[in-house]
Amino acid sequence: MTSPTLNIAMIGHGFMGAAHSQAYRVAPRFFDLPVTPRMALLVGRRADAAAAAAERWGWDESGNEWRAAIERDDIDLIDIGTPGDSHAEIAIAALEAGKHVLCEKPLANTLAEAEAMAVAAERARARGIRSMVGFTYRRVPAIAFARRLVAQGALGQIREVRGQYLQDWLSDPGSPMTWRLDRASAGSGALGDIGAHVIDLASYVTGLSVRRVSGTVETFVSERPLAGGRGLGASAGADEGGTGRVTVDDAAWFTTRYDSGAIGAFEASRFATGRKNALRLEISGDRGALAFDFERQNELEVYDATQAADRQGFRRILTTEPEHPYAGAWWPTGHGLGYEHAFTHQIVDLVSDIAEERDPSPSFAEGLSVQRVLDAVEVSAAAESRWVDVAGA
Ligand code: SOE
Repeated sequence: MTSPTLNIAMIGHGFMGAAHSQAYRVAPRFFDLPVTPRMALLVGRRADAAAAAAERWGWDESGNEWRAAIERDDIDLIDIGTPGDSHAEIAIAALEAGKHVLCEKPLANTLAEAEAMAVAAERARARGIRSMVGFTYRRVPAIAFARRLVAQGALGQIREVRGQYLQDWLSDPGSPMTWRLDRASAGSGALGDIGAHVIDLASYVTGLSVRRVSGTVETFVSERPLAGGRGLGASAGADEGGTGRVTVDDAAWFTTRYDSGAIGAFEASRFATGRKNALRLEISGDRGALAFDFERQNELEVYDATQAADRQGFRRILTTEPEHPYAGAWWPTGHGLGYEHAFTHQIVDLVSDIAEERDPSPSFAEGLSVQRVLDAVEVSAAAESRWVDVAGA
């Protein structure tokens, strides 16, 4: 028997559009899903570019008007992969029109927008409409396994959380201006783009909520060439000449206090020379510790402090086995996964939750919690790093 279909319209076709497209394509091939996602419509600002992307990634149709996508009766889910300045408008309109929503992270550019989105999501939820924010790294097998270990008590009482998200793609002052460096488009810089991931992961793995923060932010290069570029540095207006002003942080460092009495230290930087995608988490408890680095994403380091002193030491667990979250659906033992797999797991969980009438996680409310931490870090940084309470905590 063939499963029913869930018709998807995706808004945006940049880096995240590619990652989400491959996830929709691959998910039903490796996982048994209660519903099959259909790549129905791809929307971009420019009709020609959207048509080319739809052809490349295998979408049935393309268009250049997101409102038209939301109005269509044959669309079930709106997937938002645009810069943050349009998340709130598109997500709220889609939820009000009765569409399920997957929205890229961070949830929004401002706290006010994130609050409005969480309210809209809660209202829609009462009508059976589901929503999720794309903190994709939760679905890396080692991270989901780390959460399981913490929930089983393997670390005991958690005392310290160390979180870093380090990249270096901006360390060259000649690398071009992009929307990610413009506050109006992106909301903030390293803080919201990658710091948001590690804030979310720390809470996801430990179950702790940040109560207070003290932060500092820095912009090392304030003018950049408007010069096209490739990859993350690509700017929309290629080869315009001249320079553009960077209006966001290049690096954000902050310390946290959790409701449980635990403390945390976080860094988000796109200037960490030599670190390409080092999303790292280290958690120390009174019974043990664990450490993860996305640059070695198929491993989790686990320390058991209850072992005999002469046997102690971090053990490296390869999280590629059928016993680990998600891993069994893929390759034979030890073969390992890559960046794109967590996007596939995100789609597997989202469409299953929709079909089986569960609330997906991370919800917009969870996205709002992260946004509150981001906001508090900026408030603290603007006030000489004074401690700031996180709203709602
Ligand atoms: C850019 O820094 C970026 O693409 C982020 O926007 C993504 O969320 C992260 O997965 C990789 O780095």
